[in-house]
Amino acid sequence: MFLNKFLNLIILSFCLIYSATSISQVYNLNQEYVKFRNNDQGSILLNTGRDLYYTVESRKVRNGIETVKATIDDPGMPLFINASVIVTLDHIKQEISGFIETSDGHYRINPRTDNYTVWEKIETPDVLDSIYFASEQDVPPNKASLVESGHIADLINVGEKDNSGRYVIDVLIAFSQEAADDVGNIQTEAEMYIESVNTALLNSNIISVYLRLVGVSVGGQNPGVVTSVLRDGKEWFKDDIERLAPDLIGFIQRWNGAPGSAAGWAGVGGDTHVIGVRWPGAYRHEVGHNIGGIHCKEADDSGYHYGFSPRQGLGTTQCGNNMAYYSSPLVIHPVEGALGTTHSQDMARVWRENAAKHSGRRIHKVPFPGDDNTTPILLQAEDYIEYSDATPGNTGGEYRNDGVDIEQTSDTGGGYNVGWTAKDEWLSYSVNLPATASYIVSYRVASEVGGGLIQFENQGGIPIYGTIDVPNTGGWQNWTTINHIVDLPAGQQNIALAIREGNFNLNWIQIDKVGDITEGHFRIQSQMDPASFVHIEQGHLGLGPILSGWWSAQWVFEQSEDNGFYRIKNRWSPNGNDEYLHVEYGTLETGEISSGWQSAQWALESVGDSSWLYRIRNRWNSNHYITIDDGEITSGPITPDQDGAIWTFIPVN
Ligand SMILES: [Ca+2]
Ligand SMILES: [Ca+2]
Ligand SMILES: [Ca+2]
Ligand SMILES: [Zn+2]
Repeated sequence: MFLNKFLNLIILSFCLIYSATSISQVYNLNQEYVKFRNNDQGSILLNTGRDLYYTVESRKVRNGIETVKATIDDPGMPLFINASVIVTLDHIKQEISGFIETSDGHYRINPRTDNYTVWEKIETPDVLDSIYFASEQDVPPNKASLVESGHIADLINVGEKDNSGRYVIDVLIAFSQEAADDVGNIQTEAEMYIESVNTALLNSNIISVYLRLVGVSVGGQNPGVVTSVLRDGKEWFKDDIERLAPDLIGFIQRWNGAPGSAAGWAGVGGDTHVIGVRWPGAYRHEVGHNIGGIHCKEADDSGYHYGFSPRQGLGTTQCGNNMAYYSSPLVIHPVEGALGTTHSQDMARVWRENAAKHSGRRIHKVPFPGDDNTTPILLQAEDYIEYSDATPGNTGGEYRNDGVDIEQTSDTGGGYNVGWTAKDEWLSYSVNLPATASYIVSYRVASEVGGGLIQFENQGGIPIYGTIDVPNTGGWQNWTTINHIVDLPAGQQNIALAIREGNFNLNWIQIDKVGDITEGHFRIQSQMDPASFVHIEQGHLGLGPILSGWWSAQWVFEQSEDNGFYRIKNRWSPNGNDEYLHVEYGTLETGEISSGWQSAQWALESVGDSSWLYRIRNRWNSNHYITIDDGEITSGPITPDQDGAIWTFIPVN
């Protein structure tokens, strides 16, 4: 006790002295996160003491991470027109990564902040320059790389394009555990690396190709930033490579000074690169090697695969790497003029010529935006792309080796299920939906205790599409399928299951577009009381809980001969006759009808923006709606806000 007080006193005194004499404002990661999330203009305090002003140019969200691109807005830095600030925001964890470049060098967010040096200068080891400019093993791009020894899939020369016609080079970023621990948030870090390349591509007018992050992973070993990683890493991350089919694989290591270390390594023309985790600036340089680039032009070299330096100390990505450009004679810098020469320094041409080849190294498994797609989409629970899990490690020990708990399943079809679910965990999945429409989302679940609650949402939690309770199924391997209907936007997106309450197992999720109301069978569920369904299980009209196999709780909507009205027929024929809903004798019932009865024709009035919520109004007695009154199903006049008159139509698979 005494000791603690003593230490507090020491620290407090130190801080007071420090803040009073040198720095007046305390910066921290959360403050930087809030600043970039909320403001398009601001300043960054560098650890050199300089305040750097920036203006946000663009914001976009990929894989749940918002990538913010800004330009430095500083009259004192005319050489860095278009110099970039890249920050990536994780809105789930409220964390940030950042990379900026100035005429004084590169800076990045320091996740180990001491609150005074949030933005720290990137200090690469001395070996960097000699490695970059002399020692790295460069070979002509038409020959096998000296440092590339892993298998590369047969090339698809037509390449792989998205629906905008641009080549897509898929990237896996694979961290060692040491590197992941060092960097803090691997999602924001990885997106920052990708953006550092894409920014340089756009700056250089290379618009026919871009990098896409298809996954991040943690594992393998940490021998350091050495060339053996380029080969061994493919073995460490073999399962991720198989699952995600990346065209390029970036290995991120923690620097340890091992013999042969550099800030980064890549085989020229190869499909792997490795960098030290503290140095995002090295990333675009190493990718440039993979694409086929060499370094600065030597006097007796030929070919156009070189970086370009307008003058000493200022160079494009493959030559000095302090300008966010790949060399190109077509790019005219406002201060420095052309950033390349036609016959020797044209990395933009290398990119354009090799984009098809590199995009086609592996056939993509993560769908492109706009990929043709048909539902239903079946997602194995264990094939999540990102997650948050309450317990360290994989409790079940099967299938994957991160935080999610996975075991073998004895459900039909076998495979694996996610288990040991707990409150506030989440799993996310990449889906590509064919249309903005209503979808029925089904979950294959088992629970011995019940009480689970799944929230289906866009990754990050905005918007929330719907929630569904998970019942007690009578055992941890007694499987049942539950479902609900949600409205989803078209296109490539990450959806997430937020586990609001746990204690259930999940085998798979299926997403299927809700068909036309006249196709198939539907359950009619009370929106006010979701446990209540319309049925005729006792041979007459009833309302209440049902079992999934009951035909008596399944209905067919038949278009009547007059447009706009439907007959509603039960799937079951308990008396050998068709059972239709009608009010022919004044009250709601089911039974045989005659074709002319308007009392058996119903208008389906959709409620709000939802395309599965309806009020059901009779044609003959047009002020009569089907509604719940005192727990019973009946028909009659309703008030506009009468919840008992709103019904959910749920298609039966
Ligand atoms: Ca590909
Ligand atoms: Ca766990
Ligand atoms: Ca499964
Ligand atoms: Zn290099």
